[in-house]
Parts: sequence; structure tokens; C-alpha cells
Amino acid sequence: MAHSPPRGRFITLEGGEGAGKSTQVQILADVLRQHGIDVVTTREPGGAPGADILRSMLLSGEIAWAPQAETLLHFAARAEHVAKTIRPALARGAWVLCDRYFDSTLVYQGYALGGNPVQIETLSKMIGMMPDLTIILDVAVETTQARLAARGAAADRYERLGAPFFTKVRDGFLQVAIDNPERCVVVDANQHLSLVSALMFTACLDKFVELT
Ligand code: Z5A
Repeated sequence: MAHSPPRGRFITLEGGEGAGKSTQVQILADVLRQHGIDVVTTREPGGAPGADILRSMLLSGEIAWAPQAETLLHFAARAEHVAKTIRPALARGAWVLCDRYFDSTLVYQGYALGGNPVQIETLSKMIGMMPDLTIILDVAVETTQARLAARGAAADRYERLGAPFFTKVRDGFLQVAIDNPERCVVVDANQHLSLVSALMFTACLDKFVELT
């Protein structure tokens, strides 16, 4: 009888802008590949053709979405992403590293922008694809601002809201970690890049016996 491969692992990276998520996703992917793991890296909003169209609609700034519309568009993109990219990759045994996922909707559209967290949790349950591990890269607001200033790009809609907004986002992610201790690990991302990478891999070692 043919055996299907064991389901892969689903790891999400969360945190505010400039926390280092996109940088660290690539580093962790390389480390896991060195352990012989088939790794798929992806990000939200986006990660599938339809979801990428929704990403540009959400982030271009062309439309000031009504708050509920914005939340629903994030979930529409996520439903596509899960169906077309995440679920098939996990089914063939790959590990999926995802730069932002539903905790970002809870924190941005919920805690920071005043949306209803209970409704957002309900939509997350509807999607039904729970991460095995969520690594929250925590940075001080001053670190966020310094990294964004060094990048030199024009300020986006959230950056223009400044320190009070970054503080709400940071506190929101820390609350997610408190509420979900079984899947969340907070990593101090103010530290040197290589130390942050090492702490992230340690979190994976602690969680996944197949790495030991
Ligand atoms: N959003 C939402 O509202 N609701 C949702 O449900 C979802 C998303 C899924 C996506 O923007 C936006 O969508 C996001 C939230 C919203 N907007 N905001 N805020 P994006 O994809 O364009 O941006 P981002 O996700 O915020 O990524 P980012 O700003 O690029 O940050 P990052 O990926 O965490 O950081 P990075 O690019 O890896 O690093 C930033 C810089 O810092 C870079 O120059 C690095 O070299 C440097 N860096 C990184 N780590 C270190 C360390 N440890 N030391 C020194 N320097 C470092």
C-alpha cells in the first residue's frame, strides 16, 4: 500500500515593520534546508496569484478601504494562499515559513486599528490552518524607527501614524504571545542578526523533535 508523506510543519513569523521578518525567513529556510528539509517560503498578504492581486489592492494606498472591507480582503487573500500554496506544500511534506499570517490581522486591523478581535478570531477559525509554531520578533519602537529611517523609503500609511501606532502593534503581538503560549515564542529582535537567527533555530529545535 502506498504511504502519503507526513504533513510538513507550518511556521509563521510575526512582528512590526523592520523587525527582521523577511531577512530571518530566508536565513531559517537555509538552515532547515541544510537539515534536509524541503522548505517553502511565502508571505502575506500574498503568496498565491489571486492573493498577490489582493496584496496590491490592499497596500497600494489607492483606496482607503472601509475597516471591515480591509479585514475581509486580508482573509480573502489568506483563503487563496492557504488553498493554493500552504495546504498543498504541507500535504507533500514541505515545511512552510510564512512572513506574517492571521496574527497580523488581529494586531493591525484588530488591536491597532480598532476592529473587533472576536470577529477576526472567528474568521481565523474559518480558515482553519493553525501554525505549529509562531515566532514573534519583538523590537523596541526606537529600533523600528531607526531601521525604517535607514531604509530611506517613503513612509507608508502605518509609518505615518508614528510611535503611538508602533507601540500598539508591539503590545498587540506581545498579547498574542501571552494568549497563545502553546504555539508562540517571542524572540528579542533588537539584537545582532546572527543572534536572532540562532534564537529562532533554538525555538524550532525545542518544538520539532525531527530536528534533534
Ligand atoms: N498587514 C495587515 O495590516 N494585516 C494583515 O493581515 C497582514 C499584513 C498579513 C505588509 O507590508 C503590510 O501589511 C504590513 C502589515 C500589513 N505593513 N506594515 N506595517 P510589507 O510586507 O511591505 O512589510 P512588512 O511585513 O512590515 O515588512 P518590513 O517592513 O520589510 O519588515 P521586516 O520584514 O520585519 O524587516 P526586514 O525587511 O527583514 O528588515 C528591515 C531592515 O532592518 C533591513 O534593512 C534589515 O537589513 C534590517 N535588519 C533586520 N534585522 C536586523 C537586526 N537584527 N539588526 C540590524 N538590522 C536588522
